[in-house]
Amino acid sequence: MFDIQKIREDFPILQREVYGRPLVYLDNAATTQKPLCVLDAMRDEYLNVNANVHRGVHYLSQQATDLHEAARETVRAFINARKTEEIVFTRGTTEAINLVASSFCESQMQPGDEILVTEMEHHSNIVSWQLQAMKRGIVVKHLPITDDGLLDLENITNYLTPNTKIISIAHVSNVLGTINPVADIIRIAHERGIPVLIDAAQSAPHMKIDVQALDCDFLALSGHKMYGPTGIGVLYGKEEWLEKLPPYQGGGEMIDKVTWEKTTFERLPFKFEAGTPDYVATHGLATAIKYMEGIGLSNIEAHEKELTSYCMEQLQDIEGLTIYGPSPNTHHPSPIKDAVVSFNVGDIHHLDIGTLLDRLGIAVRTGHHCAQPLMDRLGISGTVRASFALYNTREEVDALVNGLRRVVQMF
Ligand code: 7TS
Repeated sequence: MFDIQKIREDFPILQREVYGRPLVYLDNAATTQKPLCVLDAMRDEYLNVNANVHRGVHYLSQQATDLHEAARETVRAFINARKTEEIVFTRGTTEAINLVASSFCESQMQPGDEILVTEMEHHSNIVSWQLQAMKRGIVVKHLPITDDGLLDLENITNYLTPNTKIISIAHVSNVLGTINPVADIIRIAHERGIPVLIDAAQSAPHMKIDVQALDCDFLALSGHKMYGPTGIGVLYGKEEWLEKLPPYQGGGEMIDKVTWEKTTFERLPFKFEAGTPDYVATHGLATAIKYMEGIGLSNIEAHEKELTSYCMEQLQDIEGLTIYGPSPNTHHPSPIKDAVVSFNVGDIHHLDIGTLLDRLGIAVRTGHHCAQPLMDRLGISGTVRASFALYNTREEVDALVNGLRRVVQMF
């Protein structure tokens, strides 16, 4: 049962006030709040179990290792990967994309080869590839979006050439909320033998992901955007790809044998996990995943979809308002809009709107949202962005819309 009041009790921070007003937290695409069970699990581990993993013969080290490896299994099941060997812990989506960009470009690409991303990417899925492009003489191309904020799939084959070696795309845009047709893109790419990386930072918190059904080659996500702690994320990679790629960083944990002459590397996934992992955060992430699963991914999705539609409907009354990206009600064979609403009002600066909403206790994000090429495409410097999580309510949407009405009247 989806009992919103009971859910909100799991997140004590939602009860706090800012500027003497109840907090309305609508910046979930940046990071979500953490339920008590996640905080308790991590506190309990530091209090009772703490020891470095994979190293000690002693009791605590084994117990910490068991928790850490159980977390890997929880993540595996969450995204339905075939094996835990395919689950690499990283610091987040950014590090996961950088890992693939570095190891893939180094081992699989020649000068003149191409990477295809899209016009709606977060900087982490642009700059990671650009850094490689600068070093190796490879080219980053981007698939444009339509005026509705969708990818133009008819067009994709025009952007694929014999030199395209990898496609890297956001599952869901952090600005537009567009849900991209990643399964179709993967199919088109695989017909040409091109692997695909899915940036699931904004989809994993909101919908069931099945990497085998998608058949993606790599997938990246961040724990802190899905009720887990900061500093932990996941790279999923198909075993055959992870076997082919060289290590990303060197250090402890990732080696098999080190001599001055030659070093050999650990088996998967440890080859990609140099140094002491954040084993407390992995336990926290697993606890967050179980929390989401306890509520039910389909319940979360339905609730957030309802809030997004309601928010967009209510905002229509505000004069001069422009919403960017697709509408959840657009007739389309599959859902195309996730829990993000980005907008501007007339020529009022987004930062002014955000600052005044903040004074009313309403937390939204303003600016370019780490998607400057998308801002250029839209011809704007930024937006106001409200983004929803499983604990948000219709009353909070009302508070946003009423707050916005007050703010707009001041101009
Ligand atoms: N990809 C997408 C689509 C994102 O939205 C973000 C973070 C990242 C990658 C990077 O994730 P990280 O956890 O490694 O930082 N997006 C946002 C945002 O929209 N507002 O703050 C962070």
